[in-house]
Amino acid sequence: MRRNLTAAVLTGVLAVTALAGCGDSGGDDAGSSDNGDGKITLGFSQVGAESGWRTANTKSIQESATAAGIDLKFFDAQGKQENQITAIRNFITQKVDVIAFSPVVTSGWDPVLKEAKDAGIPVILTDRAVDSTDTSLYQTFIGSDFVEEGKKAGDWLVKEYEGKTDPVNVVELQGTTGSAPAIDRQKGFADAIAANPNIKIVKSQTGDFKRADGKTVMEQFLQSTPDIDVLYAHNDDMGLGAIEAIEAAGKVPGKDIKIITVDAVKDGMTALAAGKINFIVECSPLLGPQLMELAKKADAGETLEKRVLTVETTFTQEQAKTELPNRKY
Ligand code: GYE
Repeated sequence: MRRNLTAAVLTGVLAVTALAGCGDSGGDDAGSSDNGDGKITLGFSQVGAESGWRTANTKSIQESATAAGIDLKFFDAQGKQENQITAIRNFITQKVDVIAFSPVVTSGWDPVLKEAKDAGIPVILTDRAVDSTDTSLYQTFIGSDFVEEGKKAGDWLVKEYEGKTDPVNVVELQGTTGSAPAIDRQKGFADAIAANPNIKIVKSQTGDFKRADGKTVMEQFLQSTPDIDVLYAHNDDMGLGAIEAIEAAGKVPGKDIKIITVDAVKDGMTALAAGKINFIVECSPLLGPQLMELAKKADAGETLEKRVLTVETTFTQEQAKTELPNRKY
């Protein structure tokens, strides 16, 4: 049964119906998730498949679980918090050993996290944070410093216009409303440019971390705001969608409008090397190996460091040309 479910997810056909049925699948292992093979069972609730980053993250988690000999129950929440909560409740019913999830938004997690705690199941936050004040509700949080990413983006822009006092009109494509990376990347960037009154964010709207939405919102920006100097997109995918809109409007991305994005997935790096994007702040999706290590420790009852930070860099156009052949995702 478990093999069938995993195969269904791997081929990407798992939908909400299967998710709702997850609890029922416990029929063959009622009361325990133990296969009898002593393997750790990790229930992982993923945000969705909204971006190249997310696809790479999912792959990293699935491959690392196999490599670590961990039995992974993987559920794709299709961008909906209620699906993530249902999945977590099902993991609790199935008595998995460890629960991990990447919270689509920051708020609203306390009740389900309390349920996991009461059931004695350790929880690991991956990639995105929650706003729970009671930090005993999870063991650790592994992922990037998104404020720092926003700051790196803003610092580059300030440097790019150093010594100039002409107005610099910036439009911002935000990530999913209420998500940690959208909140923090906006904050870090705003803080970094704050001391430069000529650099202004003239429009800021969500593109939900998706390429299609990035294109649509950029089309609107181009119509409503004639004088756009810079686009700051919270991820590569939205930036790539925006490039299509910019080109369709007869402008040259990377020249007429400078573009800064976050992630550094292969498609983003290709556009950077081609001069269509000007600067990318890296955000690594390869969290799988560390997550498996932490899951093993949590299962063994070890106290984990509360925050595990991902190590990341930034890329200019020249650096992208060198890095591109090595880029795996
Ligand atoms: O930057 C974006 C994805 O949470 C860090 O989510 C992640 C973000 C990533 O959709 O592309």
